[in-house]
This record gives sequence, C-alpha cells and structure tokens, in this order.
Amino acid sequence: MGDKRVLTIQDISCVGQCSLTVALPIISACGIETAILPSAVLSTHTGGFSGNTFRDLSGDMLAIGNHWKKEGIYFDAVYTGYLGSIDQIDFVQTIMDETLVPGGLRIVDPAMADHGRLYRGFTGEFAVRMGELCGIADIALPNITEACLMTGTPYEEGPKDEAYIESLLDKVSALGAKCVVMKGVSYEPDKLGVAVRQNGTTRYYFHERLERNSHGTGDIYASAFVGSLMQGFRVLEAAGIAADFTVESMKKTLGDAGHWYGVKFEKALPGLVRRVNRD
Ligand code: PXL
Repeated sequence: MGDKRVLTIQDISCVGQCSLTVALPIISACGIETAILPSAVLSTHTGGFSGNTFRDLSGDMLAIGNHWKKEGIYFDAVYTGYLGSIDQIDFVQTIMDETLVPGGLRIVDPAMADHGRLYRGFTGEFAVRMGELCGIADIALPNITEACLMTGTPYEEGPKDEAYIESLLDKVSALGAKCVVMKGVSYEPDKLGVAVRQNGTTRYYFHERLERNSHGTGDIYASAFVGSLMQGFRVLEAAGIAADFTVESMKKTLGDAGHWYGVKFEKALPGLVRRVNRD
C-alpha cells in the first residue's frame, strides 16, 4: 500500500492552537502527508478572544481548487473542519468530488458548536447546511451539541442516557453519514468518551474525565483520528488513539491557568508518533 495523502480544509487561526495550526503538525506526526486548503484567516480563534480579524478565503479556495484540477492533484481523504460560510460548505462538496481518488474518504468535523451553543458568527441555517455536509460523509465527527443542532434535536444540559445517545446517533446516521464518531459521551461521572456508530452497531471508547474544558480539543481529536485512520488503524482504534492523545494534551496543560486558549498538544506529540507510526 502506498503512502496516503490527506487534504484538510479549515481556517488558520493564527493564535489559539486550533484548526490548521494543530491539524498540520498532528497529521504529519502520524506520518501522513498533509495538504491544506485554508478557509479563512483569523488573528485568533473566536472562543474567548474578542475583536479577532476574519478574512474569508472563499475566492482563493476556488482558484486553488481549479489549479489542482489542472494539475491532476488527488487525495486519499479530505478532512474538513471549521468553515467560514455557507458557500464554503457547498464548495467543499465539489472539492471532495474533484480531488478524491476512487474510494477516497470524506471526513467531516462540523466544528461549529459546543456546550449547547453555536460558536460566535454561525447561524441555525449554517448548522442545517453543515448537517448536509455530514450527510455525504464517510465519517462524521460531531460532538453532542453539533449532533443536536444538525438534526433539530433539543440539547439537554447534564447527563445523557444511552437511549438519548442512541437516538442522536440514529438521527445523524439518517442524515446520510456512513459512520458517526460522536464525542463527549458520558454515562458515569468520572468517565468521558466517544460513541462509534458503524454498520448499525454502536461501540464506545471511554477514558478518564478531566475537570477542565479546553479550546481546540475537538480539532486535536479529529486530527489525531484522521492521522491514525490513514495509518491503517480501524475506526474504533483510531477513535481511542485520538481520545488518549487529547487527554494527554490536556494533562500537559493542567496547572497553567495562563494557557486558557488551547492545550499543549506539542508536549504529547512524541507519544503519538511512537504509537501511530508502525515502521
Ligand atoms: O476549534 C474550533 C475552532 C476553529 N476555528 C475557529 C474557532 C474555533 C472555535 O471556537 O473559533 C476560528
């Protein structure tokens, strides 16, 4: 099997340890060539900083895509994260159609909401359209809030039982996603994990729950998941590797209150390199 090449489409938040500034190093650390298509450039992410700059790169995305088409450039997977506008959701579908090799994977992290709320700048319509993008995904990676928003399900605060999670997985699958990796699932107070719905069956990977909520962990999770998957790990294995890496990154950040804007994933990269690279 030849080496895999991934394209990831998301924003550049210049400061804040999220989106492309984590996807590129993490997927590369997994030994996978990573091409990027930036959707927007922001001075920082939108979670906790105020007054960030925002440059929409939709025009450049079209031109870049057209150039790749002329050059005959193809990818084994396209992984999308934070997108800057509804138009970009449409455009991403075209890019996937035009640049994926036959059998190439569409991996969609909706990256638009958490803790019951949309990130600043997004609308309900954006969430519905993101649901359509998840509908064409081979693998969708929503958290519970995103799954609710995309399927018109009221978000419930507090613990959720298995019936609630199963019905949410049913609804995301009904959008069309072939496989759903849903983050932030918990049935016991000190455990947190992911539910993986594949071929009609749900399996779980649980890990310890850390007290602190951190920005960018969804992107860190999705990037480690994509890197592991492209290295040949099965979906559930990749889901577990990504969870362990995210927890480890969060642990490296505990005790540093000044580092509220992200997690120190760099300190956990050596462990990921050892675990995922098998040659
Ligand atoms: O981590 C998700 C993310 C990505 N990109 C931008 C964001 C956020 C979350 O707030 O604001 C610009």
